[in-house]
Amino acid sequence: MKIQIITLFPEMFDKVLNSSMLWKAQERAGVEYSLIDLREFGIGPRKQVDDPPYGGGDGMVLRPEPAVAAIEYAKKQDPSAVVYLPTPRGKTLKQSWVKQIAGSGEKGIIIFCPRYEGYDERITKWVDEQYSIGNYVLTGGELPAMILVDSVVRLLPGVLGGVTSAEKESFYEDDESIEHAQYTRPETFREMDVPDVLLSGHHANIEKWKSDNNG
Ligand code: 6GU
Repeated sequence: MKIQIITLFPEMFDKVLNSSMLWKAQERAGVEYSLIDLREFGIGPRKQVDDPPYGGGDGMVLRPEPAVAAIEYAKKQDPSAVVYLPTPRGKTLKQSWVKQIAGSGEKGIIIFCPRYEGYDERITKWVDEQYSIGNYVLTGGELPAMILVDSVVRLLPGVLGGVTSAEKESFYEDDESIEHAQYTRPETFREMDVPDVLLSGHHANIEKWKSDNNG
């Protein structure tokens, strides 16, 4: 799966994509990340990407020309890719949607990360899906892009080792709690004990405890 991210701040992704499972996913699941610097598509010698909004108002708005040029560039690398726009006005990203994206297999992803006060609405003609990650406002689309990538990539076959928690979780949907409380060593920590049942070796009781203690 090819994952292309268009952003004015590609460096924000370095640590996230180069750590842990998202990093390993490249080898384990054939994930291929590509960061596209929106600035390179800017206008004129100053590589301008924004302008004040028509009709007045605070801040700056991303111009459509650099945005669409960058999306078209990404599309050329992967013509069947789906273009995502993180925006607080989008449809809320839920596990069911994440699963559907991961399940669509080889279909690539392009994420266009807006900045400033917003983007020229006309770019949405080049966007397939608009998503929000919740009811609060962020300064840009980079964190929501990382969240989409993380939630999708961990579901790709081979990313988490063995028969994994991801597969078990695949039974769960959206608003259900997905994990029970967990414990590891030591058995007693600052006078708090691990629940006896987990040390009992009694499988049926353990499973019952887990299902009774998922959030
Ligand atoms: Cl996708 N973008 C921004 N800027 N803020 C958000 C969001 C997205 N989702 C929730 N808040």
